[in-house]
Amino acid sequence: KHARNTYTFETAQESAQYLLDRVKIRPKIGIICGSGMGSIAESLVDKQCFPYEEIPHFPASTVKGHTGQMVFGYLQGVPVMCMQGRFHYYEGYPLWKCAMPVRVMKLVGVTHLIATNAAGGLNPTYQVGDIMIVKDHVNMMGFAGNNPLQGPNDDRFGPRFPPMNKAYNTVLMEIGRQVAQEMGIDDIVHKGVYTCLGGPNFETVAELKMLRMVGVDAVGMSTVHEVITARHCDLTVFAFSLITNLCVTEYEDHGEANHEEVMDVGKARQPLLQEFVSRIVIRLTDI
Ligand code: 6GU
Repeated sequence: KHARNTYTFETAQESAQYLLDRVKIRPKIGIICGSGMGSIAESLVDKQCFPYEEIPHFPASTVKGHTGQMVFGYLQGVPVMCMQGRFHYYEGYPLWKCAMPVRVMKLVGVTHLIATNAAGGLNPTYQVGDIMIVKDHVNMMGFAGNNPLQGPNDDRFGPRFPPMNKAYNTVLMEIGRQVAQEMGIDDIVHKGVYTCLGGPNFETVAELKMLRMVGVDAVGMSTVHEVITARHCDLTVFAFSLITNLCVTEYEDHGEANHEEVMDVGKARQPLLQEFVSRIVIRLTDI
């Protein structure tokens, strides 16, 4: 009588099985490539690509010409699976649909998730092109009563009331910090608090002032619901934001956030981000 507001365990299993039947590798690391960061997926060796529309039960894409595919392959010799393109709330999907590929990754055998995104920098010490390792998030959409875990809980994924105080793994954050040091980019790598708003519009000045007051360092339109879903099914999470623009928090400031800038900064930072992710992935093979 009621439309289901979540996928069943079995549908997620069917999606996972479709992939398992077609790939030989068994990645333990899943990577979600944020806006302008698809080249991480493109750089994989011995790639196998599965457009989302071909995978059973995946949400139907709303954006034409927008690559959306699951890519399997080796990153510096390490087997990984990447989401090249993700589902955003502003496209019209409910949060549980946006986050469902994370459960599919889990059922494929992934234990560690690396989630990346493009975000606006709200911390005044951040600059365009900086990297922010996410140490915590504020689930603004959750405050408004929207959460990817709403609806019947299937204990095979995880508990009804999952804790969220250790969402971002301390060991992985330390690895991120060490990798930044090794690469000599310590000065542009921060640790901060991320929040996700529904979008698609960028924020007003008053909204950004409010977010800054509650301790948010970077603002975006993704990741939080994926991380909640990942933690629910006990994936170990590392997330970082590429700061693609600085949030305008003064009425006198006439700059405006725009999508082109977000994509351009993403593109310009590709080599650096690829190296950052590769080095982290290599380090993950020994833990
Ligand atoms: Cl300023 N806001 C949001 N919500 N998402 C962004 C952004 C800003 N810049 C890049 N992505």
